[in-house]
Amino acid sequence: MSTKNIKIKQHGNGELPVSRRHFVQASAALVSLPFFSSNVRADVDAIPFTDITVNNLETEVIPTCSTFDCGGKCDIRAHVKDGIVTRITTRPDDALDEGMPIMRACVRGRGYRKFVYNPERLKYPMKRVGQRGEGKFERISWEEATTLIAQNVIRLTEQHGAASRFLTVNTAVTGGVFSGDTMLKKLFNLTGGYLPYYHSVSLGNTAKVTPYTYGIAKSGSSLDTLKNTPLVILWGHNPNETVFGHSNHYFQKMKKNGTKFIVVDPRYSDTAQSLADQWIPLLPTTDNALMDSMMYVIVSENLHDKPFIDKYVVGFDEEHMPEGVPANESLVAYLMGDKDGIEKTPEWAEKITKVPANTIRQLAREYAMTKPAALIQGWGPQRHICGERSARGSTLLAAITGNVGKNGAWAAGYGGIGNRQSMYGPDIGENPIQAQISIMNWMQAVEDASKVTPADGLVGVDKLDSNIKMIFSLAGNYLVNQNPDVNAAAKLLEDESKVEFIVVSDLYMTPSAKYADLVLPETSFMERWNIGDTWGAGSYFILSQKLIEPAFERRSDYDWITDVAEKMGVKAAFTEGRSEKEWIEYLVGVNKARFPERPDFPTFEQLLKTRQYLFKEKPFVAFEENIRDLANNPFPTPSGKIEIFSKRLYDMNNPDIPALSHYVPAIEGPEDKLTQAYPLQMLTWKGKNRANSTQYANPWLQEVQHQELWINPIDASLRNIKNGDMVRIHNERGISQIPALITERIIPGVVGMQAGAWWNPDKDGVDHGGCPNVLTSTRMTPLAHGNSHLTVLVEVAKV
Ligand SMILES: Nc1nc2c(c(=O)[nH]1)N[C@H]1C(S)=C(S)[C@@H](COP(=O)(O)OP(=O)(O)OC[C@H]3O[C@@H](n4cnc5c(=O)[nH]c(N)nc54)[C@H](O)[C@@H]3O)O[C@H]1N2
Ligand SMILES: Nc1nc2c(c(=O)[nH]1)N[C@H]1C(S)=C(S)[C@@H](COP(=O)(O)OP(=O)(O)OC[C@H]3O[C@@H](n4cnc5c(=O)[nH]c(N)nc54)[C@H](O)[C@@H]3O)O[C@H]1N2
Ligand SMILES: [Mo]
Repeated sequence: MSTKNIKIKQHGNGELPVSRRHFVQASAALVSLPFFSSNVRADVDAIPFTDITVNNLETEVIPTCSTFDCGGKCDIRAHVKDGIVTRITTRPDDALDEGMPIMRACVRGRGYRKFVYNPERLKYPMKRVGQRGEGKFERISWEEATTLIAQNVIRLTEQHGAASRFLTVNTAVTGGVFSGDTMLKKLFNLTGGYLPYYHSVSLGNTAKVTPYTYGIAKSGSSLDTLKNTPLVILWGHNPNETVFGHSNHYFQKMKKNGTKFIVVDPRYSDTAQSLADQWIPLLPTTDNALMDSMMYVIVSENLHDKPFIDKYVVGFDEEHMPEGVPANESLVAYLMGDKDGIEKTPEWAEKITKVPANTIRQLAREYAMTKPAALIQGWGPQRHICGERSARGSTLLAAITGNVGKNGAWAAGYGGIGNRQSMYGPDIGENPIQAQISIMNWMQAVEDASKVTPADGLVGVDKLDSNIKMIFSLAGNYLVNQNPDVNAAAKLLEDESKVEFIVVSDLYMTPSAKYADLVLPETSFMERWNIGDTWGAGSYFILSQKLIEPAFERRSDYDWITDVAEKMGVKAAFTEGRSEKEWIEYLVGVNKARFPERPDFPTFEQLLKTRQYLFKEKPFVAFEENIRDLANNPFPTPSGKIEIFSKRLYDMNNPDIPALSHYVPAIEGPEDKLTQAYPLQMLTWKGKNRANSTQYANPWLQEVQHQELWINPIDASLRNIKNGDMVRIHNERGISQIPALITERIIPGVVGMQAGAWWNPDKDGVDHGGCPNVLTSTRMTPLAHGNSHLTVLVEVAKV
């Protein structure tokens, strides 16, 4: 696998930078400086400066950003006095918006001080003294810690080979161009390699399947192209909380301009609350039934875009099929029931989805008759066992209504935006190990790697030679807490004969850190240098500056990995002579060289003043070229067209990933027999007060939102549950106990809680933290071999 100069990041869609500035109290001179990008009004930006000069002449207000994986990339203002951050504010206004404004901090960003200054933070390196997972540690020196790491890495590599080394999911620094995780990969590449994993647990299912329709995954347009769109359907998309770059900025403006918003979500999400003209709740995993019946209405009422389909689409009816496929496999044949005898009417779908048939008719007509219209999916629907089908199903709707390649429309599917730039990280060299596992294989690769087969997702080799013997988790809580089966992971890791050496670096003693042999106290983003890259629709970068000195014995990952590299004899090749700050300086230069056509792209020295860099990109419509001139720009699919029927999928002959995405009842969905024992579907979602589990321990943010089980009054009364009652949520994998929140914001038959709360088991293994992942399953999606965290059946009872 080539890792040269490629930034390994979860969200694929990275961006470029921003610049920082010291608002030192220089007064009038400052106001005349060109603050930030030219689209920002100096008088607006001057507000905090005025504020500060009045109050305290020694305080600097420094624009910076975190490097978390939290959906946005905000300009936060750290007020620094005597080496201490005394206050956090944010960019004062979302500015004049010709172009894209740099984002302002939400409640998470405003709470950073309590993340960084928190008595619970780890202070010293520690070595496990009790049983694995027991949580007993003693303080050791960095010398001892780095020696233990070097010795164990060398010993286990000699015994089991380099493919026994594994780095697990760790998203908390993926919003920066430089991270300990990336540099540890560099150290491993220098010394034989490591076993890499593929699949983004965030978006991997939709990213894998979208190319079966369009040839590529990046099906998104820049959001400024939606300005005049009359109708937006947000399908399992909650940007009000998940942020997704600049979605809120554009959507709120569109709403003011009269765009109609419809939200399809089992929950009345914060986005439904703030944007929706209509909320359409449905049972999770039944999205394809709703889509199928919408297409039935569209086709039977002749509302589809015939000229568009004729020219660009494969698989619509029997006349538009690829060769070598028998009769009755087209979309129209499926909808009319030519093969299975079932017409996919709204009445058929109502029974499955719980959406009233007339609502389906109205939704279908409105989507097909409004031109253009944008059906935009979030990634919640694709983090299901049927997520590939529902992600691709949305592309069928877009294709038959001609909403592809057009200004104001949206091609659906993954939605990553094709023209966005991403900052390159360091060149970490080549990994000599050819094998790759899916992230969903890691537990099997610990247990018995010989059982990980290509059918399970093994790539590059036919079989693995060694079990995973050591795991590094740097800035992640996936080892245990965020992994889909917490109890299974914990049990596996408790056995010291399996994984022999586990290192966790974090700021807190997380549930995952408790399973480490060594726990290392990392610096926070305020205590080191980095560059923050934007997320989703954002398109800029921000200097994430070192603001304060690390206290106690906290060190950055790069720092201690350098010591390990020295002990392994490769320090010079590892550091290339650079300190952490020098790497950032160097990377600004590397990236500047990539953009010779952008003379305003800052040098590091300039970035120290400007702090931010906004890529002012032209509006971008996905697939515009293909639609304008198909002959010269065929879609990169086998047929050169949009494939709503995929011969490639047909040839796989797997009923779970049919050639034509359509409804198939999901395992642990509402039609599963398991509902007899566990009748409720359980959702998790990303909430406003943390990024996954990051900031879980922040007391301010805990006040923002409590961990509660959302349950509909109908389901609550059937179980005699009153609001606030302690309830027991259980299935065969685990038990969690938290208070119930009785609310009509969730559809009957479904319960849910926010993702990312810390696992807190009692001696009987009952979780009291509200960690949903004691209940979720490790079942893999059929095509991507991906995660299905959101597909779970449970029962709930009053404690
Ligand atoms: N505040 C905040 N923002 C975040 C994060 C965070 O932890 N906190 N995490 C970031 C990360 S790492 C990621 S990957 C993204 C994730 O972004 P998403 O995956 O889009 O976020 P989710 O909250 O998982 O899901 C979005 C919505 O889908 C709905 N949904 C769930 N199942 C179904 C279904 O079967 N059908 C339909 N129609 N809707 C369904 C949920 O109720 C939810 O409102 O968010 C990022 N942004
Ligand atoms: N039930 C359920 N589970 C899910 C999901 C879901 O939707 N539902 N979503 C999945 C998704 S999309 C994702 S991306 C994963 C996320 O899972 P992870 O990648 O594990 O992310 P976090 O839970 O935020 O854990 C990050 C850890 O890094 C620590 N940290 C923060 N900053 C630093 C730093 O500077 N240095 C170091 N060393 N540590 C730091 C934080 O304290 C935190 O403990 O969860 C997945 N799990
Ligand atoms: Mo994610």
